[in-house]
Amino acid sequence: MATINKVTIMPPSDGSQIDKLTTLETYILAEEQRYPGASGSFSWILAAMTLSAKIIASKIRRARIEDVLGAIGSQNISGDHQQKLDVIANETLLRCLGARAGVALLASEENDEPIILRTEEDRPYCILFDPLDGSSNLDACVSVGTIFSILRHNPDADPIERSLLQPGTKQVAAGYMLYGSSCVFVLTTGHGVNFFVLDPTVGAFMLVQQDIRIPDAAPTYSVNEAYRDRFPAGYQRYLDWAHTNGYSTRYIGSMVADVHRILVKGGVFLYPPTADHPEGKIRLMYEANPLAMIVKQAGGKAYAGTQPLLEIDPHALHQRTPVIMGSPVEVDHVVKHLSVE
Ligand code: FBP
Repeated sequence: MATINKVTIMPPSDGSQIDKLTTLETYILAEEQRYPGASGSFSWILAAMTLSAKIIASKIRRARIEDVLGAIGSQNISGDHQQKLDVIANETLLRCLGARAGVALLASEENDEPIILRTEEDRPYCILFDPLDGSSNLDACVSVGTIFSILRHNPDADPIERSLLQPGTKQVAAGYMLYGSSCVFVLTTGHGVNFFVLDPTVGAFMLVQQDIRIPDAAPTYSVNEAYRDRFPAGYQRYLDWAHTNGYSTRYIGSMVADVHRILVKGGVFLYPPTADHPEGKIRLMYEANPLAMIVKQAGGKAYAGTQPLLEIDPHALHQRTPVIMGSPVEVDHVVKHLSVE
């Protein structure tokens, strides 16, 4: 007989531990019971994220029918060519999250500046997100995803935008929605990682796996090896070592999809600094930090070079960072090769 926060659930007839009757909404409400006196605004925010995911998933499924594929001709602050669906996904999240009273500030990969919604004291949260990670792969029907990070708002921050610039260790929740063969919602609120799948027949995200544990080791690395000669020597040493130790490689080119595979099957994802991106390509605040929180909550590790990634003290909203994350044993192998003089 399973219980989720004192909510007793009848065991499913097929003997599996997960009752397949718990939706993301019921899970969020059960979680809220952990916090007597909770205002409920956190649950409202996650409900807005769920709604956004369903809208974006349906747009992506119909993208070629509705002719919303391709670039719109402008670039975001990071120099990425904005896809039509980047803009659609961004507007969907801004509208759904913007309507939630508990949100003080929003920040998106697609907006140069943060959006200051409410400055009153009792607006507890800031949310940062990448509306559609890997969007340059959309035309090829490759999995893409939305990544989000939730922080407590610091009303004393001056200027108020500085409330967003908190290290990854300060995240109260993080998650991603993967739009692939199925639409997946992966969430941590700091108590392990849970896995929900959208059941299109009922239009709800169903809990399919609780407290996911990343495999400790798996001989698979994920990196754009075409840039190998532009990587610092330590990364090249690691790749030489991996080649002579029977490693395989998998690289989708959508970080959220690569990290999801690693969460399920193990391995290590790397985006090292390169000659043209000496600080790395991946954005710290709304790509690396939320995925690193999820990986760590699942028993993995995350580094920026030899520094624990979540401890980076951010200085800019769209700053980039080198990334090494995944199975603890595999991350240790990479960091060891970086530390060799
Ligand atoms: P955006 O698509 O959000 O700009 O993210 C960057 C990204 O697409 C990652 O998802 C992916 O891991 C990386 O860039 C791929 O970069 P590259 O083409 O240089 O290998």
